Amino acid sequence: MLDHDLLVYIDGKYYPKNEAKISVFDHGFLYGDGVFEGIRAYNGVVFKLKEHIDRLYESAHAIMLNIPMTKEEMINAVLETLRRNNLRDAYIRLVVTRGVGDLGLDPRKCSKPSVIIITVPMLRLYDEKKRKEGISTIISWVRRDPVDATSHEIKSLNYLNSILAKIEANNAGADEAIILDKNGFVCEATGENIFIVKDGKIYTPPRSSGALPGITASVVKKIAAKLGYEVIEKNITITELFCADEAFLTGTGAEIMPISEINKRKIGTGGMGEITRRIWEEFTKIVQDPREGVPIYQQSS
Ligand code: PXG
Repeated sequence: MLDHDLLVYIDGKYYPKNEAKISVFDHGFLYGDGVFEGIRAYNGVVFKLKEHIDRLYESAHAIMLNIPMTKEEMINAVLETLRRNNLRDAYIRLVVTRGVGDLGLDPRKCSKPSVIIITVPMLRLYDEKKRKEGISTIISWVRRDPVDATSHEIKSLNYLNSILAKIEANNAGADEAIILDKNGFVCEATGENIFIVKDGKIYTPPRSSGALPGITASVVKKIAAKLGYEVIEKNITITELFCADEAFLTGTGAEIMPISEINKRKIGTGGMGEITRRIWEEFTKIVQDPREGVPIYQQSS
């Protein structure tokens, strides 16, 4: 499949990539008013599709956006878009915008939300060799919005908070930025959750930090438990982060990515640590397991 032949789903119709357009009056464009999901398919199975759809509808519920489709219809639309594009391994971007309104921000002026499904053959966020070597990070000056503001607990189209942090990472020549919560504790990265390992135990910030409840993070917690590691949710200080034995990020895009340095402090041995490696190995098996997702084609091998 050639990239320019890719079909994009918009409100029940399929458009070639270059003709897939929405109105400039859509409040998703004008105000970042909408919700989204990033999902992956591995070997003909959409990994944790139901969990992503549940989270999408929860985000929409929280911003009082009525998605004009049932969850079942949404799942079928995702699968059909993948089928029309003949994809088995893919990155899926599902977007629901508030829809077309006027130039005021009042969402009551928007008559109907728009549903957009983009599927691409794959998304590589980092060079694969970083999986072994780890990525370099900085701590960003921009704080995660707290849970009583536009925190990433809601997966909305409002990502300026993360984009500002990413710009700081880019400016510093680092791969990624770590974002603190409003109290100065570690929260997450721009589009990934964060875990650290210390003395054989695994720690991750609590949801109250304003981090997105990540689907990859919940898979990692299950893997860790299966491997016999305790995962503790607690506030993590910058010093605890600097002094971790291992640190890694989790996300649909990044999967599991070790952190080699934070503000020039080397983390552990600098590459993928032992516990991270064990979790990564299990993760690569789980994403291939058809029971962990929804098959795209009837007879998915
Ligand atoms: N935190 C935030 C703020 C996110 O946006 C995650 C954590 C990880 O969640 P999942 O459920 O994917 O394990 C995300 C993920 C990207 C990208 O390019 C990632 C996300 C959104 C947009 C882009 O990596 N979301």
